[in-house]
Amino acid sequence: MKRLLQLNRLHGAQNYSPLPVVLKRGRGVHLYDVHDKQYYDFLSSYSSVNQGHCHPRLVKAMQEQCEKLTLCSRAFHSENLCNFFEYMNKTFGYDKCLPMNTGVEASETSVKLARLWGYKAKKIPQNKAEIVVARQNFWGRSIAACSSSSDPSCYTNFGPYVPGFHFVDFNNLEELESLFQKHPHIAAFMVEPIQGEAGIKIPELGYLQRAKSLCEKYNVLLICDEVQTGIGRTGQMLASEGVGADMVVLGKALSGGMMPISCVLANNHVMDLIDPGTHGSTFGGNPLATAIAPEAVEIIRVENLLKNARIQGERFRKELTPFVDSGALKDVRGVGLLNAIEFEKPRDAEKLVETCMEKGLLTKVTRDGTIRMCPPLTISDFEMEQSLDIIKEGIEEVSE
Ligand code: IF1
Repeated sequence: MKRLLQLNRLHGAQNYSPLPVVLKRGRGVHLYDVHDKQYYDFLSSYSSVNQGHCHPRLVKAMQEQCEKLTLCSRAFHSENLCNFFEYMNKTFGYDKCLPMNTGVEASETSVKLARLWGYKAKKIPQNKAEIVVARQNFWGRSIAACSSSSDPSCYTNFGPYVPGFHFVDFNNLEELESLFQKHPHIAAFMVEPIQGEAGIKIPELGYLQRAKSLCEKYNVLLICDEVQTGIGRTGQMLASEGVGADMVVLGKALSGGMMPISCVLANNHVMDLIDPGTHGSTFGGNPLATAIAPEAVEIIRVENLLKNARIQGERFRKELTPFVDSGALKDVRGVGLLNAIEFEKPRDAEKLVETCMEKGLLTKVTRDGTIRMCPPLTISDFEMEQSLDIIKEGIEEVSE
């Protein structure tokens, strides 16, 4: 392990500061390090392995497709991509799907589509279209994503910035409406249904629905970034179900943690504005990723993971709430299996992460004193019981 860490230090760009654990394999809710020590995965690669690590159905789909066709470019049609389009339409109910690879690429795509709609449909003067984002948003590491971040650690030293972004407080509809009233060239409001990186911030009930109503009133598109909340994480297939967002951005768990795939879902009044040759990606919609993605979503359905996410998430929050009552924790919050616990002191959060790692559970501090607690949606009663035992012991030790 020492040698591996040296290689990382010597030859790897230091754009992360990982925990001192070197992983070698994963299966279900478990990860194993190079000494074969078992850990519960309470990060799920930031909600990318909702189906559990190396799910047999996904491994089979990948192995079979690998021997047939993995990439053919979009210069030609592929059977898998056509079937993927039909599957996504039937599953999520949007007219069309534009496939990309990573979350940031799909989010960038939604910004391009919003600007395109702004010029072609809303008749905003050329190069004047604006996008509203929520403070403490996170939608990736591209220059536009950094330009629309309110977090200095995300944008410092990466200017000059992409213009045309306005900021509002998350969960503040008055500020949103006031922006819409002042700025006639707003094309879209892009927002996460629950802010992940911000520390699992949950808005008031009805926030998204009321944001959608404001968007309709002021002729603005609503983009829901469900890269992290989508594909069952909150106990619903989409956290924005029933809201009728004009665009939904998916990524992460759409891949089942296997082959990166992301996409934008939209209805024809938006998606039919894009012309051939104005957007794309070498690997976007490739036959391998589009063979796996429908299987990744089907697993959520056939294994009843939406119900399991709700049941296990409620149990997690219920069993840790006494620590809030006792003052050991500042908060326990979440929806489905997108949960977090928060300490008053950031140092205590770091100590709990270290203690849990020693006891066989891996997770990471997301912001200040907040720790993300997001196991795969497949977690069983017994696995949740064992995980809670580790977390409770850790909290007691940290609070001593
Ligand atoms: C890292 C954070 C989480 C996302 C939402 C788009 C993207 C993300 C809501 C872009 C990506 C990842 C990035 C990853 C860690 C993780 C993360 F801590 F960075 F902020 F989850 F909260 N929209 N989030 O959460 O998707 O391009 O990465 O596929 O940068 O280490 P991507």
